[in-house]
Amino acid sequence: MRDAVTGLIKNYDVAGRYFDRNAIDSLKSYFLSGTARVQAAAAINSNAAIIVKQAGSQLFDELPELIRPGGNAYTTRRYAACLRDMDYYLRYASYALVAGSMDVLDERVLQGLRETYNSLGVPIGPTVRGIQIMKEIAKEQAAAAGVTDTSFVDEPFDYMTEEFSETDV
Ligand SMILES: CCC1=C(C)/C(=C/C2=NC(=C\c3[nH]c(/C=C4\NC(=O)[C@H](C)[C@H]4CC)c(C)c3CCC(=O)O)/C(CCC(=O)O)=C2C)NC1=O
Repeated sequence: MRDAVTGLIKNYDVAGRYFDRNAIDSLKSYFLSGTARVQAAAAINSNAAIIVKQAGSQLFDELPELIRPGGNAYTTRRYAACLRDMDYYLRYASYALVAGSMDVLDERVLQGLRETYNSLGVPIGPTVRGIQIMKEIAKEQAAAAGVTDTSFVDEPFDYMTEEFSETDV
C-alpha cells in the first residue's frame, strides 16, 4: 500500500533518478494540502455514522425497489450488509484522502469486488449512486469543519465509482 510520497519514491527509484521538478512540485502540493486533507478525514470520521445513515435513507428513497421483496437489500441481513458496505467505502475514502493516493482503494476495496457483487447479484448502479450521495454529504461535513475548497474530497469517491463502472474485458 502506497501514499503520495512512497508512490513517488518508488517511481523514481525504479529509474534510479533523483526527484526532478515535477516530483518536487507534486511533493509540495501534497504537503501544502496536508492540513485540509486531514481536516476532511477528521470531519468524515466524526460524522461517519450519520453520513452512512443519511446516504442510506436517501438511496432507498430514490430507489425503493432495493428494499422491497426481490430487491437486493431486502431482508434485514442484506439491508445491514448494504449499509456496512457503504461504511467500508466511506472509511477507505478517508484513508485515501489522507494518503493522497488511491492505492489503498485498489488494494483493499476494489480488488475482486465487481466479481463478488456480480456473483451475489448486488447491483452496481445503485451502489455507485450510494457512493456519490456519500461524497456530497462528506463534502458538506468537510465544509462545515472549515475546509474552504472541498473539491479534492471528490477524488476517492469518484475513483471507486469509475473503477466500479468499468466493464469487464
Ligand atoms: C473492505 C472491503 C470490502 C467490501 C467493499 C466488501 C463488500 C461485500 N459486500 C458483500 C455483500 C453485500 N453487499 C450488499 C450491498 C448492497 N445491496 C444493494 O442492493 C445496495 C445497492 C448495496 C448497498 C449500497 C448486499 C445486500 C450484500 C449481501 C448480498 C447477499 O449476501 O445476498 C460481500 C459478500 C460477503 C458478505 O456478505 O459479507 C462483500 C465481500 N467486503 C469487504 O471486505
